[in-house]
Amino acid sequence: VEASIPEPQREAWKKHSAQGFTTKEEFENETVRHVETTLARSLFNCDELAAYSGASLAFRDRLVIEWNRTQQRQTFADQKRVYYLSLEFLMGRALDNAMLNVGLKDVARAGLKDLGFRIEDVISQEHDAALGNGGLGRLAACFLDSMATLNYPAWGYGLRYRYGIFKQEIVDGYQVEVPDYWLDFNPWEFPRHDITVDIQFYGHVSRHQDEDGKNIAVWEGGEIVDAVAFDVPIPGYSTPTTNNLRLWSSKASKGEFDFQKFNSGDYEASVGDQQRAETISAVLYPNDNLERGKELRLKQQYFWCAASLYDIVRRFKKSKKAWSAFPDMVAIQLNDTHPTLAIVELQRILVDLEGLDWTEAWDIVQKTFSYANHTVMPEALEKWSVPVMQNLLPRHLQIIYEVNSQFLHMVEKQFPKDRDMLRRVSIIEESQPQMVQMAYLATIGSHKVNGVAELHSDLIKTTIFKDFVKIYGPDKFTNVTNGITPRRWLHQANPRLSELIASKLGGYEFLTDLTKLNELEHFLDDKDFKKEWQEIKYANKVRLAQHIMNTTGVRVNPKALFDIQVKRIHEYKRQQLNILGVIHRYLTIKAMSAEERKKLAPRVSIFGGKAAPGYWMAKTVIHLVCSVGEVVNNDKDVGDLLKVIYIEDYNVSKAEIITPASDISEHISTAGTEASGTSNMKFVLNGGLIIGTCDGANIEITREVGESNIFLFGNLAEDVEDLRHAHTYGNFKLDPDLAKVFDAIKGGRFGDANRFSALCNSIIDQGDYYLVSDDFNSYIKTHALVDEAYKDQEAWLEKCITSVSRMGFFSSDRCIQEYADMIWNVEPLVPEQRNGK
Ligand code: 7GP
Repeated sequence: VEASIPEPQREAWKKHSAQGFTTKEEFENETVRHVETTLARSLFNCDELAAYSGASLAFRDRLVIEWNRTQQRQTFADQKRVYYLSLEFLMGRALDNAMLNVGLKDVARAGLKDLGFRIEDVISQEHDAALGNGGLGRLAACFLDSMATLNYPAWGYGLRYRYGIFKQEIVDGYQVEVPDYWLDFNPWEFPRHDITVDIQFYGHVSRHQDEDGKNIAVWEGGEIVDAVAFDVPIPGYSTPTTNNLRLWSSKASKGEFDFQKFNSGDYEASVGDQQRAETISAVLYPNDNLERGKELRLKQQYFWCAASLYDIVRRFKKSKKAWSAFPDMVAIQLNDTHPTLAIVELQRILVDLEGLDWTEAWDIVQKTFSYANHTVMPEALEKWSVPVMQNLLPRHLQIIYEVNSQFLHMVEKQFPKDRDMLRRVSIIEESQPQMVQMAYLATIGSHKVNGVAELHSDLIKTTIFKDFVKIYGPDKFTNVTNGITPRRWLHQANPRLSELIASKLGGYEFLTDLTKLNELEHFLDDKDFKKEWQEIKYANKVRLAQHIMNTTGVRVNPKALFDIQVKRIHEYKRQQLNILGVIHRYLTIKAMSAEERKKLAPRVSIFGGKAAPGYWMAKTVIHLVCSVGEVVNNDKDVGDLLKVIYIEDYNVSKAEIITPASDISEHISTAGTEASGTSNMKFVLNGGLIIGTCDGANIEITREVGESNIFLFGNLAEDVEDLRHAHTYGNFKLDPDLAKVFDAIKGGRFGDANRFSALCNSIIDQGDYYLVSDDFNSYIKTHALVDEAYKDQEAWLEKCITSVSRMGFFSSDRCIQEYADMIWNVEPLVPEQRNGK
């Protein structure tokens, strides 16, 4: 039923249409109104949290107006849209971002001051939206920002988890996980109870004849769960375009709620059904680069894919276009394999529900989807057990079998005598039980597959997708190097640096064209500029030192070299290499004369990041860092020369404090394991240097900033296999410096050595899979080079400024542009500018 207002009444609507504030007076007016009426508080009862709420609601009103207009504009424009399907969106805080993107932060600052608040205190009241684990989820958030900023008609689709990534507490040097219930007050989401989709699970498939005598599959029985839409406005920077992120929440279906049980007095059982349905979107799986194959996770995936596709298809059907036009109106991007079932679901909709023939439908599907791979780690590749899928999604499994059989048929024609090829590329792995290989299904169902940095995109072509390159040819596989949004990761996190850059470049254009940073190289001789740059870095370090003091009680010297590694804890990311290096440094300092010590630059080694709750080795690494900190930080003999800090609960809002405060950051994964990395980009963009391996985007960062502005070390990806092979065949000699470090640990220098034995042994006598020992010497030597370089502050500063000036390539705007042109084939929809935006 059409719900639009009849023509004669529209004048009244237009007259009263909401405007949103622009001036300070209006902002105060709106904020106070929300505090008093929406929140039912008063000036006698308005704390910082209430001020945050009021200010957020005032900004939200503004966003909603542009958001509605954007959606209308996109509907009328009748052009292709992008749908970005991601199981994770690591958004962080929204208020600061909204203020900056609509260009009204100064207005808000002044207004809040009038009302008795400091804007920083108000901003820091907000709970992070932490619907993601790490790189993959944060990339999705940066992409949303860029898609809106570049005016692409784009929607994000995800799950509205009740619990985001857990909060990490460090108790007695161990990680403790605390649930992250974040929805108490969330002004940034709009429940759309009118947009509810029935999602079916379980049941069975039967065959029927339709009117034309065509044999059709009917999926019957099982249970129904409701998907309810919650919408989050995504404002672009310096444009009225405000896109939509739609998150699905699960709820017992009204039809399903068992009134029989309810009325017969079995109240508990009927509420139980309710709760079981709500479990689907209850919690984010807290694994990064690891898949555990749990049925509930598969349920999450189907629930979200089916709801999103229903929505997308419904929108398309309103246009009354022929199905063949679907790929001209819809591009669906899969963020890794988690949404692969969307491929199968679209095929099911087209064939079973819309009556298209198989080939025609499959052609539409392939043209619609594209798939980005984010890891080569074998333990992260998704495989679902056939029996589990048979039970949960019987019709989808049939479709997968059919897709596979047609695909294998095609391969057989192309490679007639190659039986082994057929076995290797089959979507169904012939194991016990059989498994569905999602990366293969995603590849076969998409028109493009991309990796996220050059090395990674090359690697997937020679490893997991090697056969598929032979089958489809190389053009199906491409690279789109990751990027980050300079709005959040420069302008918001480092406002003073952003302002300084703007003052030199004559405005903030670099925030929408990051290559403009290039012009900074003209100021390398500008003394005042350089002095101010240095002062800003120092102020950022003071701010972090303050945070460290408040949260750990350890005083660190902001003049020391801040050496930071913050990211998920994983053996491949090698925090163990870092902490073993720190121990080596500690032992070296202890053995130094007073004279030698004077020459050494004081260091603060800062770690942060969460370990997956079931990942014992990662938890041991955290414990080792904390134990070393306990000893080193209390060793008066060492004093400021070395401090070791573990920052609790690393998340997006902490990253905004940490990133601008680094002198050097560590991106030291075993070569060939880190697909791209994105924090490396954030650190360099904020005027810090990198110590890193030749891995992921480090390689392209080196190409851009120049080899003399980065500290590279370690073995190359091409040598990793041989080294591992050598280890396995007894050809392993522990690095002598590393041996001394292990002696200190085993000698109980950092507490009970038993606690660290599994960690030590994984390197000493279990093959050292991540090549810690092989890279140790090179790592230590390179850190010595860092020490040397840091002594020459002038030269260091020059490296930093030069590096920043060459970071233009790593904007997520460039990245989205590439996706749009090479993969999605969509055009921006540029709005008229309004309200000075
Ligand atoms: C990550 C990669 O580890 C990281 O190198 C990359 O920068 C990021 O994706 C964005 O592309 N992958 C994950 O977070 C992950 O869980 C498994 O991948 C699906």
